[in-house]
Amino acid sequence: MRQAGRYLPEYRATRQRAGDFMTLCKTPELACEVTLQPLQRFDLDAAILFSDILTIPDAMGLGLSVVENKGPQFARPLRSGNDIRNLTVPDMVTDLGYVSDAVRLIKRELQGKVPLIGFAGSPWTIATYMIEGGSSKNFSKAKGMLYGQSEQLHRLLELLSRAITDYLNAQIAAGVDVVMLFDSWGGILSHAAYSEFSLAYMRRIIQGLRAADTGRATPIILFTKGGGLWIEDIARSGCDAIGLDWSMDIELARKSVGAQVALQGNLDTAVLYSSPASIRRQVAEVLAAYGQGEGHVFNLGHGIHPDIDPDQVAVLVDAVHELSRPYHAG
Ligand code: 1CP
Repeated sequence: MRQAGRYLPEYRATRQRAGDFMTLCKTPELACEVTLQPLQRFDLDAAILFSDILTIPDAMGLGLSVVENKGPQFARPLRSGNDIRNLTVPDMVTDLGYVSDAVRLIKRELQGKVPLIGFAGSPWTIATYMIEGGSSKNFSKAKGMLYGQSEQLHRLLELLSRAITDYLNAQIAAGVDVVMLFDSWGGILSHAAYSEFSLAYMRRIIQGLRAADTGRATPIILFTKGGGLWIEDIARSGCDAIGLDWSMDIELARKSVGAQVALQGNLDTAVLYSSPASIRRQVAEVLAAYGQGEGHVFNLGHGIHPDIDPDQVAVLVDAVHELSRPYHAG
């Protein structure tokens, strides 16, 4: 999860060369370069496309910039029902073709050595940024709309679901081997609202991917940050794997849904602030909690922070490889 990024000096150098974050995303050669950087440094088992979940609203005309130390910001956030009615699904070639171009380039460079993970944000998570205009603490505008103008929100989520389905299908057509849906803000919702405003739309996307992707059956991973309470519902969404944040007991998760779906996760990223011995101990605990056999994709429970020492990530990757071997014996 977020393998590339500001914790790597080589990423910061390429970002500086690009000038700004969106140019980095929109220049396939540079996106390819930063996708491959973590693989050159660490013995990773997969690559994740370098892009962002907010490319879709940018292509819808909201004008995205990623401001140093402030995060993503939209020049034209959604402010009225009219703004929502005027939105259309972007064209995957003319508006977002740079993402497919990057995928094709990365696939060529990877030469089949490791699989490439494509991704998109969930409709709800993308919608929060479009409504708030950027990151948020309380999600007051997005939640205000959820309770006060729910038809407007449903209209937006429906449109985003179609755009995300096309977007992931375009990534699959360009060659990604797995797709992941990031529902980073699903966990801020009530039980009922999660089901109605987040999971229902992710289910639609999964159906849309299955319908288009009959031959290859590209696996779909669904990650809801803070979604541990709802994993049984998530497992019934049609996804192949559930991404777990660090708050969930992966042993319990396996007991309840392990027969239906694979599990990805879920080391607390903050473990990377501790010593190599502690990192190894915590890796061993996650592996033991999942236990023997297939169906576990080791991952961090969330993205790597900019102030994490890359050498600590190397300790983590090597520990996973070494300590997971006994779990796959025979
Ligand atoms: O791992 C990789 O190399 C893949 C690249 C990647 C991915 C998978 C980036 C690059 N962003 C994402 C997904 C993403 N983007 C998510 C879902 C995962 C998660 O929960 O973290 C979200 C919520 C975003 C939105 C976003 N874009 C944020 C988070 C803001 C917030 O509200 O907390 C940020 C900081 C960005 C910009 C961004 N995207 C990616 C990077 C490396 C950065 C930082 C860029 C920089 O300053 O150079």
